[in-house]
Amino acid sequence: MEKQLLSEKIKSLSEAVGIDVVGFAEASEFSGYALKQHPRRDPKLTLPAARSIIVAGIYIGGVTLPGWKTPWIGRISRLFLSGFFLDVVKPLEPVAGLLKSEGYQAEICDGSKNGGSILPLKLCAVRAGLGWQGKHSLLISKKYGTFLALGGIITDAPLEYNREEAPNRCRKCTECQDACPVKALTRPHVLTVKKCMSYCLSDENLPGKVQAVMENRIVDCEICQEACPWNRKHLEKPLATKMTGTFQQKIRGWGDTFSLTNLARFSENQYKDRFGHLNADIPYPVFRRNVLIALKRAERISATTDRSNNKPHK
Ligand code: B12
Repeated sequence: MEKQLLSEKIKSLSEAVGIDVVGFAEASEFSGYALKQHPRRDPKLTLPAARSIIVAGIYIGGVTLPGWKTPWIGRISRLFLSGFFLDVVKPLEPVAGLLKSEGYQAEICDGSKNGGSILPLKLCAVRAGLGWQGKHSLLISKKYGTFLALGGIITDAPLEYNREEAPNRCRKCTECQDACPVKALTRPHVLTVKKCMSYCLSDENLPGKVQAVMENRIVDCEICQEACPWNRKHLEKPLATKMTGTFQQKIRGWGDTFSLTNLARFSENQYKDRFGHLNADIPYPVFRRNVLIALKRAERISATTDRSNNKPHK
């Protein structure tokens, strides 16, 4: 099929399955990519005949739990709740199917598979013209802020690549860097992974410094995203997209699952049953540890509130 026609077909199919933005980029190596030995740096290490990368973004700005700011609810990132923690995969299956039916190869970027994600998705998204990398290192889209879960396909199909990258609009803004309580963003655009609270919450070793500032967070931290001016309107009122309704329906179905007292009762099997489909690789003991720390904090807060409510009046 002709390049332009195939590109158009992919765009309309993506829209039909609820993908909010899609872009195309050339499948060449990413220069200056920090993971020097990682196969993710060059699409041709996954698919030697690779010509194009398809990058998809799904808006997750509205994926929050009711009461998520209150101490008794386990605070969890939009990315985790969306089910796209390890990349947008399912919505890309029909797109890969279309490419295969036209006789092309198509490899979906899927972090849950052995070997993990095969694409550096933020860099792919920048190359495909979806936005720019903020000082928090995340992709910022003018329309969706940082609230795009990203996914990608490597293919040998020729597509209409984006040729001009979006300008970086962060300019002098340092709000994300200033907001990070664990100082993981001291160098603009570069995340110090081992300091990042999202990383620490998924690691066996949770430093005391992080425990002191994690509040009710049990999976991931979104502090840098909450501080980003490009997200302000989404925090006030998330956009109503095709997928937003589906996410919210799923969240309603969870009821009080995420209350900390409930989560603290979860056995390992219940944890896997309930969250297995979210496709995250957080071990049960790590999850439970976070829940218990957050629960202790909630108990402390409520004991203090009770004491101050019971103060004798003068
Ligand atoms: C590994 C990983 C993590 C690890 C390590 C992150 C890392 N930076 O390496 C951990 C667990 C810490 C993590 C955390 C989070 N992650 Co993560 N993560 C990934 C994963 C699987 C790979 C990322 C990767 O390749 N990193 C490699 C390093 C080298 O990339 P980098 O840090 O961006 O480094 C670049 C910059 O430093 C840049 N750079 C250096 N200097 C300069 C200067 C300028 C001017 C510029 C512009 C750039 C620049 O160059 C480097 C590349 O060459 C991707 C999925 C995927 N397949 O891509 C998701 C992904 C990046 N994560 C994502 C998210 C949302 C998060 C969290 C916000 C989780 C949350 N709370 O919701 C936090 C991020 C906090 C933050 N500020 O970044 C999303 C990002 C979506 C978006 N809109 O950008 C992705 C794409 C997952 C997805 N499916 O959507 N993540």
